Amino acid sequence: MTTTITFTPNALLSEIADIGRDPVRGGYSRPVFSPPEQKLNQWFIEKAASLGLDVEQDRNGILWAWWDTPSKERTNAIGTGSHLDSVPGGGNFDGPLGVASALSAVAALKNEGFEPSRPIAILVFPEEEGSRFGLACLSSRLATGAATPEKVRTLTDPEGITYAEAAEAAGFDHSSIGADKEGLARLAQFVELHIEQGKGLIDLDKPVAIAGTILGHGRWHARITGTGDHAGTTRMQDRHDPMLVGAHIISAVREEGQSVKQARATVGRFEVTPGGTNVIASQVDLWIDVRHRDDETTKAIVERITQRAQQLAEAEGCKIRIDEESFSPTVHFDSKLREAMKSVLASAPVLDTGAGHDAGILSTHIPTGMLFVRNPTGTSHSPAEFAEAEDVDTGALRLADVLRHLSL
Ligand code: HGY
Ligand code: MN
Ligand code: MN
Repeated sequence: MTTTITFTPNALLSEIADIGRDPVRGGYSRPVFSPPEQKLNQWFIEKAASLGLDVEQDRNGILWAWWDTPSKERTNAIGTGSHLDSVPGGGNFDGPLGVASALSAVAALKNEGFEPSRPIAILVFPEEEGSRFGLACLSSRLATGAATPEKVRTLTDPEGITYAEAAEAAGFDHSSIGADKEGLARLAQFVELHIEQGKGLIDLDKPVAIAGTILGHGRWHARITGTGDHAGTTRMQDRHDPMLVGAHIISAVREEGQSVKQARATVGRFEVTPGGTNVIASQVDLWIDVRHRDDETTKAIVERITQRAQQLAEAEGCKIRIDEESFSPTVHFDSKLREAMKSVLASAPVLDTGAGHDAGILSTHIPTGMLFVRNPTGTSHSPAEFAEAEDVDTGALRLADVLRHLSL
């Protein structure tokens, strides 16, 4: 079935290409509740409204743009969409590609005069990256009950601002955040389109893939405390330097990650207090991201890292505590939905991913699936992230085919 798109995804992406550019890091920094993210939400609301969709924001800040059936019944719906927030210095595709493609797909279906037998809703999930408050897929975790309102309200950003304070400053009423079973129950299935964050499609020379699994993954926060002191007057043998412990932990994380086939282990964030050139640090905070498709293996890797970190801290006369910040078990996407998608996207391969997504969190409550669009660089969470305009168009058209098939 060929469909002409009046609302091309490339045109939509170029409309937001200047929102949230990061002049220091390059790429985009669009944290939740920030002016850029709020501007993107407003852009989405206006675009959806111009398509005749009815937009609401739910108790967790998730935007729902509804293509209602004549009955206006909002049950048994097909959901699609993604997120608009980014990592610091991220690309313009991770998240927005799924939102722009969803708008394009709905526009294409409307353009061809298609009338869905079930409602279609485009969802935009705030704080998918967890870049501001440290909890990835924060809003979908709230909605599914995987994160409690109490915990979320007290999460703080790197400046020490709590989620509650940031929400109030952005004018978002957080008084009823929390599990939203009835809201989610309106969805029968959810399909998220996302740029591929790897080179699978390049190697297979295909524009679009269907998701198989998401690697289980977790985040751990290590706080190392030592003795802050003068860099010039403190003899080497008298030091208790948390920076040294942190440096050794980074290499221990790499070694443990390399020692297990198909594991991923990363320290991507490292904060020093007070951070003076002529000052021996008093405290170091670092975050560890570990992933593997077998959850027990992930936990065993973290256990080994923890033991080594404790020995390193002791040897340097420092203290250390390591807290788990989040853990998402490996996601196996719904096989029935995947078969339905395969029946529409005949030649699309099935690929696993190491990246977490709201579709993964929602999979505990409803059948979910994902579509990946080819990324020639294979790079993501970086300004280098890229998708060819032709593949972007193909992705939106294939998403339209899937939505049409599911809502016939
Ligand atoms: O970290 C992740 O895997 C996702 O991009 N939030
Ligand atoms: Mn994403
Ligand atoms: Mn991401």
